[in-house]
Amino acid sequence: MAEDQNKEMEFENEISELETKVEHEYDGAQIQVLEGLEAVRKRPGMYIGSTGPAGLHHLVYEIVDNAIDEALAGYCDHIEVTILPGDIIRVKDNGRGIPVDIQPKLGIPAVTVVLTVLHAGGKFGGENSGYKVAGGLHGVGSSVVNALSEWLEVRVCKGGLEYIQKFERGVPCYDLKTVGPTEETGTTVTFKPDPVMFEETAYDYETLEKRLREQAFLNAGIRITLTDERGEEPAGESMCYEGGIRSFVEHIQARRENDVVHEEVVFLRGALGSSIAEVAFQYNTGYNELILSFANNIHTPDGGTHEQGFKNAMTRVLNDFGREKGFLKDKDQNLSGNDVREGIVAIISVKLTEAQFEGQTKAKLGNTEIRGLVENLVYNKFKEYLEENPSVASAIYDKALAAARAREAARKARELVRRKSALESSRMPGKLADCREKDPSKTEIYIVEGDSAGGSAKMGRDSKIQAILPLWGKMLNVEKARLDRIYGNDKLQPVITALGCGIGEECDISKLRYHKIFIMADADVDGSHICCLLLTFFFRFMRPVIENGYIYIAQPPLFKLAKGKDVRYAYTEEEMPVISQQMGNPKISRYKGLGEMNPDQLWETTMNPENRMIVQVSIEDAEKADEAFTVLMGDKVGPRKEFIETNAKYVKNLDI
Ligand code: 1YM
Repeated sequence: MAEDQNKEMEFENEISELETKVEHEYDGAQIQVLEGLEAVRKRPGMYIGSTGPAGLHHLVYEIVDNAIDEALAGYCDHIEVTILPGDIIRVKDNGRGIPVDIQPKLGIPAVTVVLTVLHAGGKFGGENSGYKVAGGLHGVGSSVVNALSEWLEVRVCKGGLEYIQKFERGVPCYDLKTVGPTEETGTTVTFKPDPVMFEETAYDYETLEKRLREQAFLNAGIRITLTDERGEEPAGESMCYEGGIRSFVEHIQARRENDVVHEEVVFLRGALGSSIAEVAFQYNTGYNELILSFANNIHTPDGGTHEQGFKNAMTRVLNDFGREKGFLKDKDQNLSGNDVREGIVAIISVKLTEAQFEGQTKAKLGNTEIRGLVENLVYNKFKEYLEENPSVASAIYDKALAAARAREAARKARELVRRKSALESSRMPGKLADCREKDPSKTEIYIVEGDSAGGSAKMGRDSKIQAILPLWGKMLNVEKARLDRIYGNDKLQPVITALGCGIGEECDISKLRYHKIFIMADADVDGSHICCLLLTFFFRFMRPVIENGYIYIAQPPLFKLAKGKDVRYAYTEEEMPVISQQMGNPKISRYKGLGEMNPDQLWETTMNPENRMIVQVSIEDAEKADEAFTVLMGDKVGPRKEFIETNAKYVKNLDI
């Protein structure tokens, strides 16, 4: 809190200094400019979403977006992004160069306007928060990046001359000047994010790489290179995909454990007025669906009209065509949306002039006309495709019909379970030691690995609000299982019953019986495995439970330090020597497992809400989690090994 206030005061001082400068040195138009910068620095979140790592990386995307617009306009085919030592970013394109002629209204060069005048609104708020495609509005974000940079330098090569201008926190250090002659054309923007504005200013190579690769897929033919010059040896990558989103689908499939069901990626493209839609998809033998949708190259994780149009059309076309061609018999039920999307990897990319982004995080496309565009495109063109490619059609029907049969089997298994539990006097699993409180917002459940730890937990708990469910042994690997097998599984069944909210499409969070679900496992390889399996299960089949922040991982201590009556616990390797020094030569013992703790110790160190350490599990990026789970749990060794090599420090304890 105090730190925030300090930061705020620093801004106020800085801004009033700028204002004094303004009164003496600048005219009216410049005052407007500084007011704009002030607004950005006062409420950065309004313009870049956050001042955390996401906001920091967003600065790069804003600048790159301008270069991509130039490429889409047909003037640029290469964009170079470099991370320089000190986490300075340089973005260079070979386009026309931002215009340098004097803007009549403000009396300053256009490039200076682009970098200092705030566009009304801003992507994350305001009424005009729409984004326009190439030929529309450029330079929306450059001034925001400038305002949030300790310094920013722009170089423009244009008409045989090179120009340069430098800014500090958005304020020009000098007027635009010429450096000398040049044969090149293009724009280079170099900036250092202002450490006063961001919680952290270190760039993550993988994050930039993922986003830039995505842009290279979405804009076929544009070469984007990323170079990291921070280390001893420069690292980097050059990305260019003539195949566009088709290559995107292939790239994702190559990293998945499951084989493809048909060789060729289906690619469909259509237009309506000035809007364009492109869809690429391919089925694999797996059970998950992955649909990534984009509007104007912006990822829409919450979907929207384009995704809805795609889903509607897929269900409709596969049912209609299936009936026509006899893949579906008269006695067969219609295929459901989930049946036709099982094992699909799809990319949907639409470009439109006035994109409306909806929802809290502006992550959902709202334009209603786009639903019709995508739905008609996919219905008509995919039907044609199926006509022309009978072998692909039959492979897809095999897959969808198998999914439908599994769905039916799952329904039967579920009913069986329901009927069985209706007959039993208590519906709850025998191993569950339930709590007395019935209000879910006040209750907790500990899912505990092993019977002996379960026993300690039962004795040590606060039985008013804490329930205990012991599990034992290794569980089935959820990634490879379909819903019907999950229902029959004797390890997971008690979890499903105890939580009460159901799974899959039927998961109803309002029926959840506990709002804190703790996974409590040993801090060893087996414990990590159980933990990972349970998380996979929740991620796949009870995702709302994670999304609502109800899942936690209990953190038992790693060490016990005792000196006479003084007993303390260390929860991390790092903490141990510190505490040891404070205590002065205590007896140190390492806990090998939860089973070693008696009920009192378990309560005191791990379960007492007053002083326990807990970790909340969140899905910041559901796709990332999806990928990690798939890679870690799947069959293919290649991607898993690669994942572990790059993330070794996070998965130290994982059994692989
Ligand atoms: C490294 C970032 O910003 N490139 C870039 C920006 C512009 C142009 C070319 C450009 C656009 C137009 C005409 C036009 C911009 N120009 C403007 C504005 N790279 C980067 N490359 N000539 C050049 O849109 O007509 C804003 S961005 F407004 F000045 F035209």
